[in-house]
Amino acid sequence: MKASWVAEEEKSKVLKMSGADMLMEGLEKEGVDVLFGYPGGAVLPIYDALYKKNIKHILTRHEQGAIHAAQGFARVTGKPGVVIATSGPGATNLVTGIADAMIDSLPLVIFTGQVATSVIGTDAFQEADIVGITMPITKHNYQVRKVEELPGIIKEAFHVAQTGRPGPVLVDIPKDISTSIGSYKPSNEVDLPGYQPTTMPNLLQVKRLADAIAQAKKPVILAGAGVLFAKAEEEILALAEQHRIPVTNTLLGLGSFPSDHPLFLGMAGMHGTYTANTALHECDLLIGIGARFDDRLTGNLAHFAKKATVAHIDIDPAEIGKNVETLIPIVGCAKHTVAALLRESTTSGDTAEWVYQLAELKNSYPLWYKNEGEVLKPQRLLEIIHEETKGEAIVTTDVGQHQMWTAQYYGFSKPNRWVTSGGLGTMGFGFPAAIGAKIGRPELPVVAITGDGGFQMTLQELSVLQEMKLPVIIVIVNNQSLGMVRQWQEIFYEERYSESLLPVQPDFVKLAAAYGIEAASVTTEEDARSKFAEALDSKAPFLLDCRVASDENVYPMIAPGKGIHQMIGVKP
Ligand SMILES: Cc1ncc(C[n+]2csc(CCOP(=O)(O)OP(=O)(O)O)c2C)c(N)n1
Ligand SMILES: [Mg+2]
Repeated sequence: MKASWVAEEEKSKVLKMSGADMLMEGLEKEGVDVLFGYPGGAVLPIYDALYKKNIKHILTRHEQGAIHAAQGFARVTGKPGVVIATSGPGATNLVTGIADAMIDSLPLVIFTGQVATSVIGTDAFQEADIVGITMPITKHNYQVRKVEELPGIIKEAFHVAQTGRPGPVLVDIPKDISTSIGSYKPSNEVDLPGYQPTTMPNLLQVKRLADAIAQAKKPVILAGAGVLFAKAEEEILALAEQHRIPVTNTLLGLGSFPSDHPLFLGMAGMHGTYTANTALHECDLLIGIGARFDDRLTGNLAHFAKKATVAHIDIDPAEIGKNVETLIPIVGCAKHTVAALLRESTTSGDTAEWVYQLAELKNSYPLWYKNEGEVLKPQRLLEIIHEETKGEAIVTTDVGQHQMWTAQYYGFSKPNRWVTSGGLGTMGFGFPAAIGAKIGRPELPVVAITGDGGFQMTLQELSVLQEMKLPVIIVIVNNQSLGMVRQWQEIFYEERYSESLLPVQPDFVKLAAAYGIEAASVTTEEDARSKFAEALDSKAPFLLDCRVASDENVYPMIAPGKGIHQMIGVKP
């Protein structure tokens, strides 16, 4: 009797609401307080539901801007970035950002509008099969077919995006699903028997690694972005210090180990330091943590870490052994795994000679450039930005030479302040990513270091800076060229500069003025320091058009096809 009375009361409590309202409920339940998006026909009901809600929406001026901003937000906060776009062109404009988030493991939840279920497959107005298009570039994707499924799908989407190896999840919502009314049952749990990421390591494997550490005379830790996702910086520091193991970073791992630490070798890979790459070539034990050994890191695999026992800690089992033969595979989250290793690993190897050798190398072969002549050197510009921000800023970049100089010369010492497109290498990423980063961490200075080429791919987002008065400093490293392409043409194509020079440029200072944004042109070192300080003090949006040497190259470098020990442009 009592049970049926309770059931009746529960039934009467079932709320009826539209799909669009269910989406809003779901977002609130997930604690989402900011969305990045752009409206259109298929998402009109969603935007109408949003109108009544207290969730901040950042209207970028292009969907690509929205998704890169969401990526910047996710990178610096560790929370998922949430994106909304309409069907067809709105959704396809997101594709580059989705692919970028996938390869760089950024947690995003993306909601796309879709044409009504009755016309799917008829080439209806603004129909694109975004689920099909993004199948290979999402961690998971859904198309909602019944309004009642929405709460469960939203719950799952956020769960999948953030757990295990993070990644983008797309939810495609046909317009009639957004408008139709259904019974709302909040979803509080996920039930995904086929998706159970392994976070705790196998202790036998951990013991094997501890034994290898005790034997090693030339160990190296390679820390990647997985360390940052797992918040394992302290554990890595403890591991390195306890056993005197030198540490290098992947491009995306920068900030996971203090750049001024004596055991830090600098970044490894194509434009890494001579010391870091030599260490990877000579080591007898390589401990890769949350890094995926991509080709820009390893150079020619035939020469990569050939003298080493390779141990690889990664939360994604598919990464282990993918590129590099691995003797000690450990599937697990970097934090739990290294914590377990610290408990297990009581004996250190004798690494004194190795640490000394590498310190000597670091001393003899630092990063270098010739700071001569009147023209501002881009490397010097980055050093000045480091000094003026005391290395505390969030720094974002586009892709190209300026990106590599930033990685080499900014000197990251704190986690989650480095925002760059690593795996996909997406020009146009840096500026919108800085907008998302500033929204995510408003208390920190945010500097977008962009190329004169890349900035022109997404500069429409100046409107967002203007509208929100967001104090982001845009530094255009203006070398009047697609510098990285020019560099390769100089070195590998006998100086045939095919379509890589940009002698005709907009006046970036006037362009900023058109958006009501303060700007200055920078041509000398003194300018760089004083104008950057002014920009920092202004606490307002600011653009600096920095005219740097146009023929400067990024060195040292591993040429394509070469091994990690065959760097060119090392300090003579
Ligand atoms: C969307 C996109 N298109 C093309 C490329 C290929 N590419 C890589 S670096 C580069 C040059 C970038 O020029 P700029 O933004 O001025 O940066 P710089 O190298 O001069 O610092 C190009 C064209 C890319 N990475 N992304
Ligand atoms: Mg350039």
